[in-house]
Amino acid sequence: MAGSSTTVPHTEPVPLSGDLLERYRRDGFVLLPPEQLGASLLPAVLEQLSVIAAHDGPERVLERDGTTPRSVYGLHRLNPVVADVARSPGLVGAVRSVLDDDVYVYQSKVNFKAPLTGDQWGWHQDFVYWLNEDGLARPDLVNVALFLDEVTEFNGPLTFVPGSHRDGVLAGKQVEEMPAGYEEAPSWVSTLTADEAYQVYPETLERLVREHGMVSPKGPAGSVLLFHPNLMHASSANLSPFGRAVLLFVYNAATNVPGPVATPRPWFLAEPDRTPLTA
Ligand code: 6CS
Ligand code: FE
Repeated sequence: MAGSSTTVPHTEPVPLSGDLLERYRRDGFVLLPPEQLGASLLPAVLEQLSVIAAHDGPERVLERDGTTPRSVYGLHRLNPVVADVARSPGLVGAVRSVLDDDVYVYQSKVNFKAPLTGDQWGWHQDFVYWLNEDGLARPDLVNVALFLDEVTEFNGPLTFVPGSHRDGVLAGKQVEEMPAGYEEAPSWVSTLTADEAYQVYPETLERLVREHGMVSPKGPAGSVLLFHPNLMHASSANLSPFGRAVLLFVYNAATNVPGPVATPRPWFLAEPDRTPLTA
């Protein structure tokens, strides 16, 4: 993929402040305004969006309609600009302060949530995928979403049950069949589609929401949202005529080594190179 004329400024790793770390540990997420971190990263990534959307390979997953790009994975290797953003001191510093460890990019993607056709992500926790599919022992990872579009209540915002990460991995239903529209796809595709492969029981979700409520962090492009791998979350389909693209990195603690699994997923879902990032 092409490089970019916009460079990503590099300074020393910048840890999260005590207050932000406290909010992350209490709620399971924290939203940083563009001026704090993401504004300097955004232009370089926006320049890459069309070439990322056009990437034709197993790393690209389509929506159930069979035409709309849903996600493109593996960008930390496929796109030099995204690789540079992944190493940016602001992101690496923030994640290192959360995990108190060296980190590497475990997974990266753009979720496009296209105008009008961008589909849902059913209610789920992320870590259960990495535990069951990739053999990761501990939830010592951080999801980092850079908003590439403004996120509003209308374009399918990420929606959380705040504090639900403190319940650990919640029992749920594992769906063995391939979801409709993906019958001929490789089995790992079932972990990436609108119908979750590991589904929370409705009664569990009701208990959690009665206790903690629901929140959809919204903000301008350039906002950065960090969230815990056990935080219960979902996003509805995009009803608006505007996209809701996000660049998502999953950073893993360097000491959180994946264990053996029967059918390893491809590199772009579980990065095998665990060399710690140096900002
Ligand atoms: O299986 C995975 O790795 C992906 N699946 C979901 C539902 N969220 C986390 C991750 O991107
Ligand atoms: Fe998720």
